[in-house]
Formats: sequence, C-alpha cells, structure tokens
Amino acid sequence: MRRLITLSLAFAAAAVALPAAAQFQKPEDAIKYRKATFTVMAAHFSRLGAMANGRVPFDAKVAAENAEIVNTLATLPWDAFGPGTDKGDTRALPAIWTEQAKYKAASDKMVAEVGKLNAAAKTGNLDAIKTAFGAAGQSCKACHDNFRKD
Ligand code: ASC
Repeated sequence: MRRLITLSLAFAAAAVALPAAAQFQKPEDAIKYRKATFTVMAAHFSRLGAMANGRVPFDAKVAAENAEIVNTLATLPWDAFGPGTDKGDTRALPAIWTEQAKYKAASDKMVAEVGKLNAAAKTGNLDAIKTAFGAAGQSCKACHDNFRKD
C-alpha cells in the first residue's frame, strides 16, 4: 500500500512537471480541452453579466462564486494552444502561433482583468463588479477580434 502511494505521488509530481503539451495525447484532445474551458468559463461569466446588467437580481454570494470559477478557469486554456493544435475543429487563427508575444499579452490581460473581477466580486460591491465586468468583457473581445475566426 505504502509503495502504491509513493508511486502515485511520483507519477503525480511527474505529471505536474511535464511540459503542458505532453499532457495531451493528441492535438484534438488539446482543442477539445481548451474549447471546453472557454465554454464553461462563458457560462459562469454570463451569470455575472446578468447581474452586472441588471437582468437578474444581484446576489453577492452567487456573484462571488461565479467570479471565483471564472478566475480559476481563465488560467487553463492557454497551455492547450501548443504546437500542432492550429488545425482541426477550431476557430483559432494562425496569428496565435505567428504572433505569440501578442497573443500572450492578450491572454495575460484577460487573466489580469478576471483577477480584478474576482477581487471586486469578493467585496460584494455591485458598482465595482460592473466596472470590472466591463473591462474583463473587453479583454475577452480583444482576443476574439484578433485571434479567433468570426
Ligand atoms: C461573454 C462571452 C464572451 C465574452 C465576450 C465579451 O459572456 O461568452 O466570450 O462575454 O463576448 O465581449
């Protein structure tokens, strides 16, 4: 049993240390993974948006929960844009790979704005959430405009 635990821990440590690209068996797996993270992120982001835009009543606890989820998910998709994942069932534009510094800056910006949104949501202040939601939405859109088909 102890041996099994030691072995499991060793594998877990190796998995963390492996380059991100190696964590996907096939390019399609990486594409599916990143699309799934964006899909789930969008679902939770739009629940915040519904409150920020007054479409549903503001509930500070629900807002904070959704912002936390978005904040976690926002860090995930980027490692799934590795070499060879530019072809297939994806709307990703070649600019992601040909203008990597620009893409990195745009994704870093999104992660930063989502971090601010999470901080705002923790305060429970709706005005602060509205402002941060707008900025975060802009950072999503900037990436879509430059790095995504349609
Ligand atoms: C969303 C969503 C996005 C962003 C973007 C903001 O709710 O799914 O991708 O906001 O549309 O411009």
